Amino acid sequence: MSKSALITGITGQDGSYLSELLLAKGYTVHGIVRRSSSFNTARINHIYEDPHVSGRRLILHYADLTDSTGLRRVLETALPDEIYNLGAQSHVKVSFENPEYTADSVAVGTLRLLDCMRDHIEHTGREVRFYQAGSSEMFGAAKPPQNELTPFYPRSPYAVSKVAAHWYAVNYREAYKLFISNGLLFNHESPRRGETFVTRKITRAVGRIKAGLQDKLFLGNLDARRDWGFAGDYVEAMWRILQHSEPDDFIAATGEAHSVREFLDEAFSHVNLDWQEYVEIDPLYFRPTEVDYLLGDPSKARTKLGWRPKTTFRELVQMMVDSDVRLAEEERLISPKKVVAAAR
Ligand code: NAP
Ligand code: F7E
Repeated sequence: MSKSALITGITGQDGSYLSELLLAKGYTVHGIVRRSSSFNTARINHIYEDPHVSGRRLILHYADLTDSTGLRRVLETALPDEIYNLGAQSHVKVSFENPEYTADSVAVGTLRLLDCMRDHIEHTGREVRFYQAGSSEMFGAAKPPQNELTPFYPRSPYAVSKVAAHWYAVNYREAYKLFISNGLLFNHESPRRGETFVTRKITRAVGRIKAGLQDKLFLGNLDARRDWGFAGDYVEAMWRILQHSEPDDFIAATGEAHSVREFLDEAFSHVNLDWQEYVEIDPLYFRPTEVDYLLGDPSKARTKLGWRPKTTFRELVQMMVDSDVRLAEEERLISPKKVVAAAR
């Protein structure tokens, strides 16, 4: 019998790569999609299967992490062997503006899902494994490099909520002897990255500037340093974490950090442009409390899971720029007018 997985956040960047990985491994994949007035499935349209087709292996369910009745119903219908909890209001800056919703979806949402799983296991006797999408943001102001033993020092409502979710997961693992693991993933990016995160905002701008659709790029703090990897490599780490012999917590990172400024250098120079001619600093993008320097130590994942990232920083930036140059060229052909960049 092939395995079945349930993914919250399947319409997000990681959810789409993880779905591809699990489908390729023969899994049946159930995904939770939240209701929206416009389509929010662009990242998974290429693997979407019509509900009228029999034997399909990608099945979508409407539910929301803020609604436990729906979560419970999906769990009872999908009967997953593995749950990947990737759903979240995942934008750090937005979490300062919507702190309560961020806590509800990220912290309490995780608690809701854990509690549904606990009841489900108790009633059915099934074995279910749970992956919790933790974040390097939980380390926040802690001195780099950060490893699994580094104490958390969260610097945003998002990060505080992820810390709460992490400890809910640890507590449910210890209290009810459940297979629950936390991935502590450092920033990972791709051509599917949301357009308001700094890497994609930069590569989108490079494409548009090159196509003559944009003149300026407004950014915040260029000195922040991040350990940036490729999302396609990181979903492999999530899967390996759940295949491990016992539940545990693991960092996934490259072990190399770069500043936003270095990302700009790499991205603009790839198309022979000088970013200093286009970038302006706008305090709108500063955060009330910033995370200056994240650098992960992935030794434990390497030793215990045999996981290591395959994509280098340069390959990642060039992959994103190339993709966004193509996208902007398509945009130019459809609508050759300059686009006014929305405040992000
Ligand atoms: P993302 O692209 O922002 O995707 C987030 C997903 O969560 C989307 O599918 C979104 O649905 C869904 N979602 C939001 N609110 C929800 C709710 N109330 N109920 C159900 N689903 C909801 O994030 P990502 O980059 O793929 O990251 C995946 C997870 O890893 C997130 O938990 C994130 O916090 C965490 N993480 C990310 C990184 C990173 O660098 N990417 C690093 C560490 C941890 P819509 O599509 O409808 O918006
Ligand atoms: O910011 C600086 C900003 O929004 C990176 C999420 O996936 O990774 C992500 O969180 C840095 C920060 O990512 C702009 O101040 C400068 O220092 O791309 P970001 P993030 O905050 O690191 C972690 C691991 C997650 O878990 C989160 O879910 O870039 N920065 N200028 C800017 N950032 C943005 N967004 N926009 C700017 O204009």
